[in-house]
Amino acid sequence: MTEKIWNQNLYDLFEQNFPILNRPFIEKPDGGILTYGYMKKMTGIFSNALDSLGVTIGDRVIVQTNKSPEVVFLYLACLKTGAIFVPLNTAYTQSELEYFISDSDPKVVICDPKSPIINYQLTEHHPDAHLYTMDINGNGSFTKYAESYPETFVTVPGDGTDIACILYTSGTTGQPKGAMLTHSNLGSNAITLRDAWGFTSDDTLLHVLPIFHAHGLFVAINTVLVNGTGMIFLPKFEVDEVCRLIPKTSVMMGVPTFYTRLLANEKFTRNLSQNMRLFVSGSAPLLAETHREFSQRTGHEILERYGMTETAMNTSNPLKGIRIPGSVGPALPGIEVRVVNQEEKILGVNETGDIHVRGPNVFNGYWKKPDKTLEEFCEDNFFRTGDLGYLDDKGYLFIVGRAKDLIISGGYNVYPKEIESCLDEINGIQESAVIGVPHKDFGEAVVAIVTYDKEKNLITEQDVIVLLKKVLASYKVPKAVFFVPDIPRNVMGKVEKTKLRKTYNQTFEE
Ligand code: MLC
Ligand code: AMP
Repeated sequence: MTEKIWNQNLYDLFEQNFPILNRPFIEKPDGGILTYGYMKKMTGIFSNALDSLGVTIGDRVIVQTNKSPEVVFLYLACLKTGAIFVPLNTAYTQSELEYFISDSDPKVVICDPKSPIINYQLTEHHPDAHLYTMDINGNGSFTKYAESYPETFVTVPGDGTDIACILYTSGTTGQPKGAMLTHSNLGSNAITLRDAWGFTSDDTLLHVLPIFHAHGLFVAINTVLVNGTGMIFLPKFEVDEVCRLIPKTSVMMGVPTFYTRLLANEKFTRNLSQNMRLFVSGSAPLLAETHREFSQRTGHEILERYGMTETAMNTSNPLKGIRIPGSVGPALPGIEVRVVNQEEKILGVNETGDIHVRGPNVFNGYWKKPDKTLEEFCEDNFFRTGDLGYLDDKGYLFIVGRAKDLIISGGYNVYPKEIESCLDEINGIQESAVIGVPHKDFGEAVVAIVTYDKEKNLITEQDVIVLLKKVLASYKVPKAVFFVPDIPRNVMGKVEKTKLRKTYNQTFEE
């Protein structure tokens, strides 16, 4: 593909690939069909509504809603108007949300009627901002407001360098950072994936991922849109629903938990997936064992790929050719991957080091954090991923660990530092260390080890969990809390997490 194709407003790129407008874009779980024509109409209406609120190029639109087709139309309307789409996980608590609002300084916030944002005095802090609602059915004050606006809206022109989305990712230190992705970052990656994964006009995607993160939004929806085909759109992953609908689809994308949950259910048979062309896994390591078990059960080899919020997708096992269990495959076309040592010298075949990536997919930097951006990029523009791995003699990448202190639970990232800071605020807790341990369902589960002052306060595991749930999204809250007299530290005073992982490794083993 030539660069020209994606150096434009992403909506224009999608529109060039629209099929005839009566073709299905979204099929709802009840069988209701929303065509490309309907999507185009609703996107135009939402674009005019945003425009009437004064939204212009570069303004942030925060969306914290449950998954519905209308959220997709809202995303497309942001692209069309040049606004920056800022999706937020529905699990975030009020304090987490206040940070995102304050950092991104939005022009419009659209949230679920049950979101804690409703209680936030938005205009007190952001006098020009507007707050609207949208519920799981796509109804709410925004949809109502938009109703009377016309269907046509001229997409703002662009050369692809404008920011299309800001997605927040946490960090090993400090607060979450907004990764700024341009229209061409996303356009180039969508085209690359469509071609690498052999999408054709016969494909239908089974969409079961949340759409506030890179996987469900960029990998799944953008790829479908540049392919001009449709998807069955489920509000969330649920095994029975997936089994019911899988025979009507040809491609599914998921985190490893989806595949282990399917395997754990005997309804999920070879017969059921015989129309499927491709199962894709990513966001967390897929165990080689799961890959093999899946292939025995269904005859399909899951295709594992590797990406990040900051880069969208970097590598992928091939569609045709050998898919190696435990590897995330070679670099995708147009993307470079290298492995370096601590002095940033390029390492040879099978040597483990830091993974760097460079390509048109790599983001533009962190929102309002130029220093952080500089830190993460090498002089020659390679991005330091924070992942550790090696390349084999065929160029296949194997991820063996992370230089960053990060836990990935069911595909969601949890940064121990953030949980430790919240634990340290709890009256009576003196010290804390948070680690990830193996978990059958989530891959890794969050576990906290704490010391506390018995004189001061008598607290239980349950107390800690209840207190943390007030301030942290519940997927970040430890699944177990251990009270210990001391937390092991090395001579430099650093917590010995490797030792802790060894001690607590078996916590969830049956
Ligand atoms: C839910 N819970 C989790 C959890 N998901 N706990 C730990 N880890 C998780 N991932 C907790 C809830 O907080 C709740 O706790 C309880 O489990 C039930 O919640 P639920 O909503 O009913 O859970 P469920 O529907 O079973 O969700 C599990 C899941 C979901 C695996 C389907 O987490 C999911 O869809 N994950 C996908 C994440 C994803 O899209 N990642 C992509 C990031 S992008 P309690 O205590 O309140 O009962 C990226 C880049 C790339 O990484 O490469 O793709
Ligand atoms: P996020 O910040 O949510 O985008 O998460 C990105 C991180 O997920 C990467 O830096 C990796 O650590 C991890 N990741 C994504 N895909 C894979 C994969 N296939 N195997 C192992 N880790 C992965």
